[in-house]
Amino acid sequence: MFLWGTATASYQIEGAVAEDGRGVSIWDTFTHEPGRVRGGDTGDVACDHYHRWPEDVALMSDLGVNSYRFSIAWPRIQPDGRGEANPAGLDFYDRLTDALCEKGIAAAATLFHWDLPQALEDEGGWLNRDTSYRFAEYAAIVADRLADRIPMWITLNEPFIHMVYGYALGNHAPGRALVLDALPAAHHQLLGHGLAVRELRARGAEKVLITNNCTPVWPASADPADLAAADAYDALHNRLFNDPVLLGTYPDLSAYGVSLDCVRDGDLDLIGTRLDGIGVNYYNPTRITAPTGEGLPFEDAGITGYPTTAFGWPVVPDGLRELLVGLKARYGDALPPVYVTENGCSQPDDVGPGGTVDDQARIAYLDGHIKAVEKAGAEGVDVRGYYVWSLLDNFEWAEGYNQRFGLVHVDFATGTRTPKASYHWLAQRISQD
Ligand code: PNW
Repeated sequence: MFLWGTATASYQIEGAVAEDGRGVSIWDTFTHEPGRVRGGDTGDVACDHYHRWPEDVALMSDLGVNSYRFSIAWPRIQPDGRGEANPAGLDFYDRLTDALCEKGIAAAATLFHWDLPQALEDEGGWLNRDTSYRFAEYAAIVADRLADRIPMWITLNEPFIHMVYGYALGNHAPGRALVLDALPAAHHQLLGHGLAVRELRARGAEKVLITNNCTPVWPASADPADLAAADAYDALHNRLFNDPVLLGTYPDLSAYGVSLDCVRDGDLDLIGTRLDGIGVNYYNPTRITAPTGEGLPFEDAGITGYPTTAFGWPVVPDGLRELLVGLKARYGDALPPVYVTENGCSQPDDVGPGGTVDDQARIAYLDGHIKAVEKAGAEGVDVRGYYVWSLLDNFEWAEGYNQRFGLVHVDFATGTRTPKASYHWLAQRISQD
Protein backbone atom coordinates (compact mmCIF):
# COMPACT_ATOMS: atom_id res chain seq x y z
CA MET A 1 0.00 0.00 0.00
CA PHE A 2 1.41 3.40 -1.02
CA LEU A 3 1.66 5.72 1.97
CA TRP A 4 0.09 9.14 1.59
CA GLY A 5 0.93 11.35 4.50
CA THR A 6 1.50 14.73 6.02
CA ALA A 7 4.56 15.62 8.08
CA THR A 8 5.14 17.88 11.09
CA ALA A 9 7.76 18.32 13.82
CA SER A 10 7.34 18.71 17.57
CA TYR A 11 8.89 22.12 18.16
CA GLN A 12 7.21 23.57 15.09
CA ILE A 13 3.64 22.75 16.16
CA GLU A 14 3.27 21.65 19.80
CA GLY A 15 3.74 24.74 21.99
CA ALA A 16 3.13 23.92 25.68
CA VAL A 17 6.86 24.17 26.25
CA ALA A 18 6.64 24.22 30.05
CA GLU A 19 3.84 21.70 30.54
CA ASP A 20 3.79 18.23 32.04
CA GLY A 21 7.45 18.20 32.97
CA ARG A 22 8.92 18.99 29.54
CA GLY A 23 12.56 20.08 29.82
CA VAL A 24 14.20 22.94 27.96
CA SER A 25 15.34 22.31 24.39
CA ILE A 26 17.99 24.17 22.40
CA TRP A 27 15.19 25.79 20.40
CA ASP A 28 13.63 27.26 23.56
CA THR A 29 16.97 28.82 24.41
CA PHE A 30 17.70 29.99 20.87
CA THR A 31 14.30 31.58 20.16
CA HIS A 32 14.49 33.58 23.38
CA GLU A 33 17.84 35.13 22.43
CA PRO A 34 17.31 38.54 20.80
CA GLY A 35 17.90 38.72 17.07
CA ARG A 36 17.94 34.98 16.39
CA VAL A 37 14.49 34.51 14.84
CA ARG A 38 12.62 36.86 12.54
CA GLY A 39 10.22 39.05 14.48
CA GLY A 40 11.32 37.49 17.78
CA ASP A 41 8.91 34.59 17.18
CA THR A 42 9.17 31.52 19.44
CA GLY A 43 7.59 28.07 19.59
CA ASP A 44 6.12 28.73 23.05
CA VAL A 45 2.57 28.35 21.71
CA ALA A 46 3.03 27.54 18.00
CA CYS A 47 -0.08 25.70 16.73
CA ASP A 48 -0.94 24.63 20.27
CA HIS A 49 -1.05 21.09 18.89
CA TYR A 50 -0.25 19.79 22.39
CA HIS A 51 -3.83 20.70 23.32
CA ARG A 52 -5.55 20.71 19.92
CA TRP A 53 -4.21 17.38 18.62
CA PRO A 54 -7.64 15.69 18.45
CA GLU A 55 -8.72 18.36 15.96
CA ASP A 56 -5.52 17.82 13.97
CA VAL A 57 -6.04 14.06 13.84
CA ALA A 58 -9.60 14.68 12.63
CA LEU A 59 -8.25 16.98 9.90
CA MET A 60 -5.95 14.19 8.71
CA SER A 61 -8.69 11.63 8.83
CA ASP A 62 -10.94 13.86 6.68
CA LEU A 63 -8.02 14.46 4.31
CA GLY A 64 -7.81 10.71 3.82
CA VAL A 65 -4.10 10.17 4.50
CA ASN A 66 -3.08 6.69 5.64
CA SER A 67 0.10 7.81 7.43
CA TYR A 68 1.25 10.69 9.62
CA ARG A 69 4.88 11.63 10.18
CA PHE A 70 5.36 13.53 13.42
CA SER A 71 8.33 13.92 15.73
CA ILE A 72 8.76 13.15 19.39
CA ALA A 73 10.22 15.90 21.57
CA TRP A 74 13.16 14.39 23.42
CA PRO A 75 12.85 16.94 26.28
CA ARG A 76 9.29 15.72 26.96
CA ILE A 77 10.61 12.18 27.41
CA GLN A 78 13.88 12.95 29.20
CA PRO A 79 13.82 16.58 30.40
CA ASP A 80 17.61 16.62 30.86
CA GLY A 81 18.41 14.24 28.03
CA ARG A 82 19.35 11.35 30.30
CA GLY A 83 17.99 9.06 32.96
CA GLU A 84 14.43 8.23 33.96
CA ALA A 85 11.56 8.79 31.56
CA ASN A 86 8.97 11.48 32.25
CA PRO A 87 5.69 9.51 32.22
CA ALA A 88 3.54 12.51 31.20
CA GLY A 89 5.68 12.99 28.10
CA LEU A 90 5.27 9.37 27.03
CA ASP A 91 1.54 9.57 27.75
CA PHE A 92 1.09 12.41 25.28
CA TYR A 93 2.53 10.42 22.36
CA ASP A 94 0.72 7.31 23.54
CA ARG A 95 -2.65 9.09 23.30
CA LEU A 96 -1.76 10.53 19.89
CA THR A 97 -0.66 7.11 18.61
CA ASP A 98 -3.86 5.45 19.80
CA ALA A 99 -5.99 8.12 18.13
CA LEU A 100 -4.10 7.57 14.86
CA CYS A 101 -4.54 3.79 15.11
CA GLU A 102 -8.26 4.28 15.63
CA LYS A 103 -8.49 6.29 12.41
CA GLY A 104 -6.38 3.80 10.45
CA ILE A 105 -3.50 6.26 10.08
CA ALA A 106 -0.08 4.59 10.34
CA ALA A 107 2.23 6.54 12.63
CA ALA A 108 5.71 7.41 11.35
CA ALA A 109 7.61 8.77 14.34
CA THR A 110 10.81 10.78 14.01
CA LEU A 111 12.92 10.59 17.16
CA PHE A 112 15.02 13.69 16.54
CA HIS A 113 13.80 16.72 14.62
CA TRP A 114 16.35 19.17 16.05
CA ASP A 115 14.95 19.87 19.55
CA LEU A 116 17.89 18.57 21.61
CA PRO A 117 17.57 18.82 25.41
CA GLN A 118 19.51 21.93 26.46
CA ALA A 119 21.30 19.96 29.19
CA LEU A 120 23.02 17.89 26.48
CA GLU A 121 23.94 20.98 24.49
CA ASP A 122 25.60 22.30 27.63
CA GLU A 123 27.92 19.31 27.40
CA GLY A 124 28.73 19.93 23.73
CA GLY A 125 25.59 18.69 21.98
CA TRP A 126 26.31 16.64 18.87
CA LEU A 127 29.97 17.65 18.97
CA ASN A 128 30.20 15.34 21.97
CA ARG A 129 30.28 11.60 21.24
CA ASP A 130 28.39 10.91 24.45
CA THR A 131 25.23 12.46 22.91
CA SER A 132 25.06 9.50 20.48
CA TYR A 133 24.76 7.10 23.43
CA ARG A 134 22.21 9.33 25.15
CA PHE A 135 20.16 9.28 21.93
CA ALA A 136 20.16 5.49 21.83
CA GLU A 137 18.97 5.39 25.44
CA TYR A 138 16.13 7.77 24.64
CA ALA A 139 15.20 5.69 21.55
CA ALA A 140 14.99 2.60 23.75
CA ILE A 141 12.67 4.31 26.24
CA VAL A 142 10.30 5.47 23.51
CA ALA A 143 10.33 2.11 21.71
CA ASP A 144 9.62 0.24 24.94
CA ARG A 145 6.38 2.14 25.17
CA LEU A 146 5.32 2.57 21.54
CA ALA A 147 6.99 0.03 19.22
CA ASP A 148 3.91 -2.19 19.44
CA ARG A 149 1.77 0.49 17.77
CA ILE A 150 4.12 2.62 15.66
CA PRO A 151 4.98 0.75 12.45
CA MET A 152 7.54 3.22 11.09
CA TRP A 153 10.46 4.82 12.93
CA ILE A 154 12.70 7.56 11.62
CA THR A 155 15.78 8.09 13.76
CA LEU A 156 16.95 11.53 12.59
CA ASN A 157 15.54 14.31 10.48
CA GLU A 158 17.99 15.89 8.05
CA PRO A 159 21.28 15.59 9.93
CA PHE A 160 22.86 17.68 7.15
CA ILE A 161 20.63 20.71 7.74
CA HIS A 162 21.03 20.37 11.50
CA MET A 163 24.81 20.24 11.19
CA VAL A 164 25.07 23.12 8.72
CA TYR A 165 22.52 25.54 10.16
CA GLY A 166 22.98 24.59 13.80
CA TYR A 167 26.73 24.07 14.04
CA ALA A 168 28.44 25.44 10.89
CA LEU A 169 26.53 28.67 10.14
CA GLY A 170 24.60 29.33 13.33
CA ASN A 171 21.26 30.49 11.93
CA HIS A 172 19.49 27.59 13.70
CA ALA A 173 19.85 26.34 17.28
CA PRO A 174 22.26 25.84 18.93
CA GLY A 175 23.60 28.81 16.96
CA ARG A 176 27.21 27.78 16.59
CA ALA A 177 29.25 29.05 13.62
CA LEU A 178 32.11 26.55 13.35
CA VAL A 179 32.14 26.18 9.54
CA LEU A 180 34.01 22.94 8.70
CA ASP A 181 34.75 22.23 12.36
CA ALA A 182 31.05 21.35 12.61
CA LEU A 183 31.74 17.96 10.94
CA PRO A 184 31.81 15.90 14.16
CA ALA A 185 28.12 16.85 14.49
CA ALA A 186 27.53 14.81 11.32
CA HIS A 187 29.34 11.74 12.58
CA HIS A 188 27.87 11.82 16.07
CA GLN A 189 24.33 12.17 14.73
CA LEU A 190 24.95 9.23 12.40
CA LEU A 191 26.50 7.17 15.21
CA GLY A 192 23.43 7.98 17.31
CA HIS A 193 21.32 6.75 14.39
CA GLY A 194 23.22 3.46 14.20
CA LEU A 195 23.01 2.86 17.94
CA ALA A 196 19.29 3.73 17.93
CA VAL A 197 18.56 1.31 15.07
CA ARG A 198 19.86 -1.49 17.27
CA GLU A 199 17.65 -0.45 20.21
CA LEU A 200 14.57 -0.06 18.02
CA ARG A 201 15.02 -3.45 16.37
CA ALA A 202 15.61 -5.13 19.74
CA ARG A 203 12.16 -3.85 20.73
CA GLY A 204 10.38 -5.15 17.66
CA ALA A 205 10.17 -1.97 15.58
CA GLU A 206 8.69 -2.99 12.25
CA LYS A 207 10.40 -0.48 9.96
CA VAL A 208 13.42 1.70 10.76
CA LEU A 209 14.57 4.56 8.51
CA ILE A 210 16.59 7.74 8.55
CA THR A 211 15.47 10.90 6.75
CA ASN A 212 18.07 12.80 4.76
CA ASN A 213 17.69 16.12 3.04
CA CYS A 214 18.82 15.52 -0.54
CA THR A 215 19.36 17.86 -3.45
CA PRO A 216 20.34 17.21 -7.06
CA VAL A 217 23.51 19.22 -7.62
CA TRP A 218 23.81 21.09 -10.91
CA PRO A 219 27.24 22.39 -11.95
CA ALA A 220 26.91 25.98 -13.21
CA SER A 221 28.85 25.05 -16.36
CA ALA A 222 30.93 22.28 -17.91
CA ASP A 223 34.10 24.06 -16.79
CA PRO A 224 36.25 21.57 -14.80
CA ALA A 225 36.42 24.02 -11.88
CA ASP A 226 32.62 24.14 -11.70
CA LEU A 227 32.39 20.35 -12.03
CA ALA A 228 34.85 19.90 -9.17
CA ALA A 229 32.96 22.38 -7.01
CA ALA A 230 29.66 20.63 -7.72
CA ASP A 231 31.23 17.29 -6.79
CA ALA A 232 32.51 18.75 -3.51
CA TYR A 233 29.06 20.09 -2.66
CA ASP A 234 27.41 16.78 -3.54
CA ALA A 235 29.89 14.99 -1.26
CA LEU A 236 29.05 17.23 1.67
CA HIS A 237 25.28 17.56 1.26
CA ASN A 238 24.27 14.15 -0.12
CA ARG A 239 27.02 11.51 0.03
CA LEU A 240 28.26 12.37 3.52
CA PHE A 241 24.89 11.20 4.86
CA ASN A 242 23.69 8.64 2.30
CA ASP A 243 26.95 6.70 1.80
CA PRO A 244 27.51 5.72 5.45
CA VAL A 245 23.93 4.53 6.00
CA LEU A 246 23.60 2.74 2.65
CA LEU A 247 27.17 1.59 1.97
CA GLY A 248 28.87 1.79 5.35
CA THR A 249 31.54 4.19 4.08
CA TYR A 250 32.23 7.92 4.19
CA PRO A 251 33.09 9.79 1.00
CA ASP A 252 36.71 10.92 0.79
CA LEU A 253 36.74 14.59 1.76
CA SER A 254 40.51 14.93 2.06
CA ALA A 255 40.79 16.93 -1.19
CA TYR A 256 38.89 19.71 0.61
CA GLY A 257 41.15 19.64 3.63
CA VAL A 258 38.51 17.90 5.69
CA SER A 259 38.82 14.70 7.68
CA LEU A 260 36.55 12.91 10.11
CA ASP A 261 39.04 12.25 12.91
CA CYS A 262 36.29 11.39 15.35
CA VAL A 263 35.33 8.13 13.59
CA ARG A 264 36.31 5.08 15.66
CA ASP A 265 36.64 1.40 14.77
CA GLY A 266 33.24 -0.23 14.49
CA ASP A 267 31.27 3.02 14.09
CA LEU A 268 30.63 2.53 10.39
CA ASP A 269 29.42 -1.04 10.94
CA LEU A 270 26.73 0.33 13.24
CA ILE A 271 25.87 3.24 10.97
CA GLY A 272 25.69 0.98 7.92
CA THR A 273 23.16 -1.43 9.42
CA ARG A 274 20.70 -2.29 6.65
CA LEU A 275 17.56 -0.15 6.89
CA ASP A 276 13.96 -0.94 5.96
CA GLY A 277 13.73 2.23 3.93
CA ILE A 278 15.29 5.62 3.39
CA GLY A 279 13.43 8.86 3.94
CA VAL A 280 14.19 11.60 1.46
CA ASN A 281 13.20 15.24 1.91
CA TYR A 282 13.23 17.22 -1.32
CA TYR A 283 12.66 20.93 -1.80
CA ASN A 284 14.83 22.04 -4.74
CA PRO A 285 18.05 21.40 -6.71
CA THR A 286 21.23 23.37 -5.97
CA ARG A 287 23.37 25.02 -8.67
CA ILE A 288 27.04 25.20 -7.78
CA THR A 289 29.98 27.16 -9.13
CA ALA A 290 33.70 27.27 -8.30
CA PRO A 291 34.55 29.46 -5.32
CA THR A 292 35.69 33.02 -6.01
CA GLY A 293 37.52 33.41 -2.69
CA GLU A 294 39.20 31.43 0.07
CA GLY A 295 37.27 29.09 2.33
CA LEU A 296 34.71 26.56 1.12
CA PRO A 297 35.43 24.61 -2.09
CA PHE A 298 32.13 25.68 -3.75
CA GLU A 299 29.68 28.54 -4.09
CA ASP A 300 25.91 28.57 -4.57
CA ALA A 301 25.25 30.00 -8.04
CA GLY A 302 21.49 30.31 -7.60
CA ILE A 303 18.84 29.02 -9.99
CA THR A 304 16.85 31.31 -12.28
CA GLY A 305 14.14 30.69 -14.84
CA TYR A 306 11.74 28.79 -12.59
CA PRO A 307 8.82 29.93 -10.47
CA THR A 308 9.76 30.49 -6.83
CA THR A 309 8.08 29.91 -3.48
CA ALA A 310 7.62 32.62 -0.83
CA PHE A 311 11.02 31.55 0.51
CA GLY A 312 12.48 32.27 -2.94
CA TRP A 313 13.21 28.57 -3.48
CA PRO A 314 12.98 27.51 -7.16
CA VAL A 315 10.11 25.17 -8.03
CA VAL A 316 11.62 22.28 -10.02
CA PRO A 317 9.37 19.21 -9.88
CA ASP A 318 11.58 17.22 -12.24
CA GLY A 319 14.40 17.66 -9.70
CA LEU A 320 12.58 15.12 -7.53
CA ARG A 321 12.52 12.58 -10.34
CA GLU A 322 16.18 13.32 -11.06
CA LEU A 323 17.05 12.87 -7.39
CA LEU A 324 15.23 9.55 -6.98
CA VAL A 325 16.59 8.10 -10.21
CA GLY A 326 20.07 9.32 -9.20
CA LEU A 327 19.84 7.52 -5.85
CA LYS A 328 18.96 4.28 -7.64
CA ALA A 329 21.83 4.76 -10.09
CA ARG A 330 24.36 5.36 -7.32
CA TYR A 331 23.24 2.81 -4.74
CA GLY A 332 21.59 0.09 -6.88
CA ASP A 333 20.55 -2.89 -4.77
CA ALA A 334 21.85 -1.17 -1.64
CA LEU A 335 19.00 1.32 -1.95
CA PRO A 336 16.09 0.21 0.25
CA PRO A 337 12.50 1.33 -0.50
CA VAL A 338 12.32 5.12 -0.65
CA TYR A 339 9.82 7.30 1.18
CA VAL A 340 9.56 10.98 0.27
CA THR A 341 9.18 12.08 3.89
CA GLU A 342 8.88 15.81 3.10
CA ASN A 343 7.99 17.89 0.07
CA GLY A 344 6.06 21.12 -0.06
CA CYS A 345 6.24 24.87 -0.45
CA SER A 346 5.67 28.11 1.43
CA GLN A 347 3.18 30.59 0.00
CA PRO A 348 1.81 33.88 1.33
CA ASP A 349 -1.61 32.39 2.12
CA ASP A 350 -4.26 34.69 3.55
CA VAL A 351 -7.78 33.74 4.42
CA GLY A 352 -9.89 35.40 1.72
CA PRO A 353 -13.48 36.53 1.68
CA GLY A 354 -15.82 33.68 2.52
CA GLY A 355 -13.14 32.10 4.74
CA THR A 356 -11.28 30.25 1.97
CA VAL A 357 -7.57 30.07 1.19
CA ASP A 358 -7.08 29.76 -2.55
CA ASP A 359 -3.50 28.45 -2.73
CA GLN A 360 -3.39 27.52 -6.42
CA ALA A 361 0.42 27.71 -6.53
CA ARG A 362 0.65 24.99 -3.86
CA ILE A 363 -1.73 22.78 -5.84
CA ALA A 364 0.49 23.18 -8.90
CA TYR A 365 3.56 22.43 -6.78
CA LEU A 366 2.13 19.25 -5.28
CA ASP A 367 0.67 18.05 -8.58
CA GLY A 368 4.06 18.48 -10.30
CA HIS A 369 5.98 16.70 -7.56
CA ILE A 370 3.54 13.81 -7.23
CA LYS A 371 3.85 13.29 -11.00
CA ALA A 372 7.64 13.33 -10.62
CA VAL A 373 7.37 10.53 -8.03
CA GLU A 374 5.24 8.53 -10.46
CA LYS A 375 7.81 9.03 -13.21
CA ALA A 376 10.63 7.88 -10.92
CA GLY A 377 8.55 4.79 -10.17
CA ALA A 378 8.13 4.13 -13.89
CA GLU A 379 11.93 4.45 -14.22
CA GLY A 380 12.48 1.69 -11.68
CA VAL A 381 12.73 3.41 -8.30
CA ASP A 382 10.80 1.70 -5.51
CA VAL A 383 9.02 4.72 -3.96
CA ARG A 384 6.53 3.74 -1.29
CA GLY A 385 5.33 6.95 0.26
CA TYR A 386 4.85 10.69 -0.17
CA TYR A 387 4.43 13.07 2.78
CA VAL A 388 3.49 16.71 2.32
CA TRP A 389 5.33 19.26 4.42
CA SER A 390 3.23 20.27 6.19
CA LEU A 391 -0.19 19.51 7.66
CA LEU A 392 -0.34 22.92 9.33
CA ASP A 393 1.23 26.33 8.91
CA ASN A 394 3.81 26.29 11.69
CA PHE A 395 6.95 27.71 13.27
CA GLU A 396 9.39 27.80 10.36
CA TRP A 397 12.61 27.95 12.39
CA ALA A 398 14.66 31.14 11.76
CA GLU A 399 11.77 32.55 9.70
CA GLY A 400 9.28 32.26 12.55
CA TYR A 401 5.63 32.29 11.46
CA ASN A 402 6.45 34.20 8.31
CA GLN A 403 6.64 31.19 5.98
CA ARG A 404 3.44 29.15 5.64
CA PHE A 405 3.87 25.55 4.43
CA GLY A 406 0.52 24.11 5.56
CA LEU A 407 -2.31 22.36 3.75
CA VAL A 408 -4.26 23.90 6.61
CA HIS A 409 -4.05 27.61 7.45
CA VAL A 410 -3.45 28.49 11.08
CA ASP A 411 -4.42 31.83 12.60
CA PHE A 412 -1.66 32.10 15.18
CA ALA A 413 -3.60 34.62 17.30
CA THR A 414 -6.56 32.30 17.82
CA GLY A 415 -5.32 28.84 16.77
CA THR A 416 -8.16 28.57 14.24
CA ARG A 417 -7.52 25.99 11.51
CA THR A 418 -8.81 26.56 7.97
CA PRO A 419 -8.18 23.90 5.31
CA LYS A 420 -6.79 25.51 2.17
CA ALA A 421 -7.79 24.71 -1.43
CA SER A 422 -4.70 22.44 -1.61
CA TYR A 423 -6.11 20.33 1.25
CA HIS A 424 -9.32 19.71 -0.70
CA TRP A 425 -7.31 19.05 -3.87
CA LEU A 426 -5.09 16.49 -2.10
CA ALA A 427 -8.12 14.76 -0.56
CA GLN A 428 -9.46 14.30 -4.10
CA ARG A 429 -6.09 13.09 -5.41
CA ILE A 430 -5.69 10.52 -2.63
CA SER A 431 -9.23 9.23 -3.03
CA GLN A 432 -8.52 8.44 -6.71
CA ASP A 433 -5.59 6.18 -5.77
C1 PNW B 1 13.14 21.02 6.46
N1 PNW B 1 17.27 24.64 3.09
O1 PNW B 1 14.17 21.93 6.75
C2 PNW B 1 12.71 20.56 7.81
O2 PNW B 1 12.74 19.17 7.99
C3 PNW B 1 11.42 21.15 8.28
O3 PNW B 1 11.41 21.19 9.69
C4 PNW B 1 11.22 22.52 7.66
O4 PNW B 1 10.12 23.21 8.20
C5 PNW B 1 11.07 22.32 6.17
O5 PNW B 1 12.18 21.62 5.63
C6 PNW B 1 10.88 23.61 5.38
O6 PNW B 1 12.00 24.43 5.50
C7 PNW B 1 14.89 22.58 5.80
O7 PNW B 1 17.60 25.81 3.32
C8 PNW B 1 15.44 23.80 6.14
O8 PNW B 1 17.67 24.04 2.04
C9 PNW B 1 16.21 24.47 5.25
C10 PNW B 1 16.47 23.93 4.01
C11 PNW B 1 15.93 22.72 3.65
C12 PNW B 1 15.13 22.04 4.57
